[in-house]
Amino acid sequence: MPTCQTSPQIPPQYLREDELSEECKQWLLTLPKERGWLASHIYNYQGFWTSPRLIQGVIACQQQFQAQDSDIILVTTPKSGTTWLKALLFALINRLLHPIFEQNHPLLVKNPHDLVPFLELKLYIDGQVPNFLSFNTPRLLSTHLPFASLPKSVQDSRNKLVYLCRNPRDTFISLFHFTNSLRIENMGTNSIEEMLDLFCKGVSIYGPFWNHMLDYWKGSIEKPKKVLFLMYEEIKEQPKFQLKRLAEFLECPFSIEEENCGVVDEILRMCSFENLSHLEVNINGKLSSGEENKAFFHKGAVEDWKNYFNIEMSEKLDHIIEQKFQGSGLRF
Ligand code: PAP
Repeated sequence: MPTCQTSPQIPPQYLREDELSEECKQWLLTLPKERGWLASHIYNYQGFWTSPRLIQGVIACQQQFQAQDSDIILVTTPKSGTTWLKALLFALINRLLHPIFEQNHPLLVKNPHDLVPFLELKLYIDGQVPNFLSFNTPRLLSTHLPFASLPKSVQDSRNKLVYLCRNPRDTFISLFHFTNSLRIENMGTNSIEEMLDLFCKGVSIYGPFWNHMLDYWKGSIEKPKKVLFLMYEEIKEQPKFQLKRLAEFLECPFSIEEENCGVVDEILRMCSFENLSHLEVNINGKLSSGEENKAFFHKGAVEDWKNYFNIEMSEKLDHIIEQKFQGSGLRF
């Protein structure tokens, strides 16, 4: 399993727990904890699992973020294709400002996570008030927060939420690889069996995964103009149809001229795994939090889980999926 090149003496920022605020340290003392996938422990805050470093960003974002009606917020379960949808959203929303055929398009030189920042994971992570003055309108933001834990202003305003999830089997495999790749040398690697045990108990970052998906699924049914529910596999299967659906939901549909000029196809090509994963910035670049950009591009395949699960593992997760999603209308 590949490991990060950073020296074990100086952990990368995403592993640091020594710079937490007093408020955050006090919170941690009171919260249930379990073995972590990356940090030593994860904590249950407001019914979902999160790492010590993230709690600080979550609390600050919940207390301070003021949503605007025009905001577009991408919400995802971790490892469901966030990077991909950030790229698609950025290209779609900014296609007048940055025509997709432009030679120096921002997606060619920046990682999608730098173009569409996470609220709790980036903008509020250090407990500081972010400067939104440099943002274009509509503001394009993202979060992994569960529906019930969104900042109140997001719940109350008329902004749009684009939700993305993925088959839990592939989400699990992707998370398993991602967290192992970010563990530094002296931490060793997690075994797939141990991690599947935790995943099935709901103990994964922002999990339980079923609560995350079901709450947004319900939200999309109750408020179809506010929440669009997308699935990774559906975008893979019908990319053009789903991109046009997204554009219509965001009230910026493609014109016939744009379609005829190949704008839809070019956005899909620009944001494809093949294209993004081969760009210099995504091969050698890093996020400000220390993760290597290449960690966000693994295989980008559907049903990769079949290469890892034995029958017992498969049955174990099948059972949870059946039990938790029964009667919801969601099938995986
Ligand atoms: P995050 O939640 O930490 O931001 P996220 O982008 O959701 O991560 O997940 C990464 C997954 O999306 C990886 O899947 P894999 O581990 O099964 O390979 C990654 O390969 C995949 N991915 C990244 N970019 C694209 C893309 N352009 N098209 C399709 N899949 C992609």
